[in-house]
Amino acid sequence: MNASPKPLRQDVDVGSLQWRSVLRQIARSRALDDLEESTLLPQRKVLYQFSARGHELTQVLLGHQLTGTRDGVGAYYRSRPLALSLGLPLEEALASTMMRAGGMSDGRDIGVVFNLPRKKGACVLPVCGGVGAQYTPAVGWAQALRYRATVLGDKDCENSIAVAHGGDASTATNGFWAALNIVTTERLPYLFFIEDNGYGISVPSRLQTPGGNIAKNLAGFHGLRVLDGDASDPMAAAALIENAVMGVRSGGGPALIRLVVPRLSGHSGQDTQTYKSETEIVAETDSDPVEKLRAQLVPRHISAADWESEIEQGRQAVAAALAQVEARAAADPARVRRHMFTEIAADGSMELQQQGGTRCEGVVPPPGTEHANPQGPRINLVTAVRRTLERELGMNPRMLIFGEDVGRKGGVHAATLGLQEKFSSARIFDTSLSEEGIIGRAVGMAAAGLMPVPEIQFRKYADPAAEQLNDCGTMRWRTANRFAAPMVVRIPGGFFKCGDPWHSQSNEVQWLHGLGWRVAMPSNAQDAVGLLRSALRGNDPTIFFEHRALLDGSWARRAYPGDEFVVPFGKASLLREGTSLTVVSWGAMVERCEQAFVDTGISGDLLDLRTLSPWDRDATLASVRKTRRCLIVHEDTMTAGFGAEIAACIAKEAFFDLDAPIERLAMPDVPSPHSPVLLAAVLPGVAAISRAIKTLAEI
Ligand SMILES: Cc1ncc(C[n+]2csc(CCOP(=O)(O)OP(=O)(O)O)c2C)c(N)n1
Repeated sequence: MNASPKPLRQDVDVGSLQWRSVLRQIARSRALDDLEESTLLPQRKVLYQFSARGHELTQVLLGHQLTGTRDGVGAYYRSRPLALSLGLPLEEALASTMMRAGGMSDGRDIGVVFNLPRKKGACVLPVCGGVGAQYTPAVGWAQALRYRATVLGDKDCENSIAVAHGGDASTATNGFWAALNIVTTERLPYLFFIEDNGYGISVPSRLQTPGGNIAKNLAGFHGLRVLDGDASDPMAAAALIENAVMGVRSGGGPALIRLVVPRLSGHSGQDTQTYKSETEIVAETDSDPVEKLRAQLVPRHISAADWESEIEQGRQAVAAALAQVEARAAADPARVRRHMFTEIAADGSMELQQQGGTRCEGVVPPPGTEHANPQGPRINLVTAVRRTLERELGMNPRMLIFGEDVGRKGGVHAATLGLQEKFSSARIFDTSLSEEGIIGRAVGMAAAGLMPVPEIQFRKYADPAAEQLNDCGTMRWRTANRFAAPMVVRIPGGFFKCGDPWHSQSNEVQWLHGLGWRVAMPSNAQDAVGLLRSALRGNDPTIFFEHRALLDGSWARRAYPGDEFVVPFGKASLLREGTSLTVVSWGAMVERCEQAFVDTGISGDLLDLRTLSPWDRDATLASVRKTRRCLIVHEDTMTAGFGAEIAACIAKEAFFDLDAPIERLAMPDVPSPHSPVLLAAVLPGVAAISRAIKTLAEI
């Protein structure tokens, strides 16, 4: 059960609701907005204010319905009344908007961008600033509920549901449509809770959806129950919300409810609403759901004095919370770099997030060994990936693989061939063609305690999921380690026999700026096994880049190194040791560098970084200090490629150890070309690498 406030002793039951408890929560929310708008914003103690004035009634009514043990909520910046009704303490709400230490984000994120980790009771997934970003993670939560109930036998998940709360403009976003498509095709226990206040900042609803009413437009959508109502009739709205929630909870499939509400303040504290006419503002004020509620309850069910007393108690509760918050310290700059990744203490213990991933549900993966125990003939990299997935699936019933064509077909690269037959379509499944849906769903599944392993079919096709990838990477940091979404995203990419701007990009540097991601780019089958296993047993989101040229490349073939073999992230592999120079590379360029050393006969160190986040600075600097010359070779384009970062690091840390300028060899700043002739002209080849090695060694 959730932690919503207990009904009052002398509560007023109308229908199935205790209205005095509803009023109490509304009063608190409104008093909080009053305080921020009238005092804290002008005093600059709050820098961003998003008033929920006008939205309180419907949200509190929803909160009263979210009684499932593992209900999950995707919310947005105007969802604070909902969060308060689900148990967010007033003090925490205020401490966050006032950027105080501790609490929901430790001063890192906008106050209304909140989260509520919970193992029992409605859990609010970390809210994002991006409109529409809440929808697909809530889908993942719904799918995890089903998986946990039907496959893991988790009774708590049986009657629980996912709800995604958004405004009218959010129904125009990619996230909304991706979620709608998935929950209806999969018939998931999911409710879209749309509050239509007529505007997205200043843009009216009619420009967000034709005719301005998303409920009308979706009335015939297959597999979706649609309800439409208005907050200006509180009793009817309450009945409709109850109906919507109960329908989903009782197995009726997904639903969408739209409720018309007035936005009684500007979009945010800065918005003066000059785009609304005076008449419109008066009409909105007249339709205030709180006043409508008063008219229905007073004096028939509550006396005017009792009503005023509840409003006054709301103010007092907020004043008391303010006093507590004013006594709290400001967010501490000394902590701002913490919680980008899992932190491991000196004694080896992890400082786990409160929610998300399998470890904080008590799953302890086996330790693994860095000692390879090569078995059998050499296998190609794609077989190495498949075999590792198979082994880990066998050990971890919470691991799920999904993506386009990964099921019956076994993936367009054959990495998941046969896995669905072996582990069932509940665990290995095809998705609709929506990368936002694939990654967003993975975020929700991870938050719900599973280990999702989504596949993006080709490198460039990760772009539609950019928002979810970004929000996943920053989740641990922005919630100050309350939430994290560990997952392994497998992405094949890079050139093959030919190139092209879609399937063949490498562009790994994008993930290095996508903060919070660990990034692996193995050059051979043995490392692929060890890195993938590390990632699958890890506690951080990881991009696992499978290079297309290496999937069946003969150089990359190695014997399977054993079922417990792991390669730790951030540890380069020294493939050759020598004296004249250091060559640093990763992915498909490693093989070419190796060949260039053979062809030139020059003695040098060849470092295969294997992972770029983190990257092995120590090994790189130690080698360069020894050889005094460095060449960096990568497939990604030159400008701001990862080689620039390595070069800057060497220049700063080892400048006086260098006998020659640091050299880089990379693709020029053009997309990957299709014709093999053109590709060969731009991709660093063995001959070009050999020339660079010779030139540098001779300086
Ligand atoms: C992806 C994205 N685009 C633009 C914005 C800027 N923005 C913030 S709120 C908003 C309007 C959203 O309106 P709606 O979904 O109806 O919710 P409301 O604010 O009315 O409650 C916009 C455009 C954003 N936060 N995210």
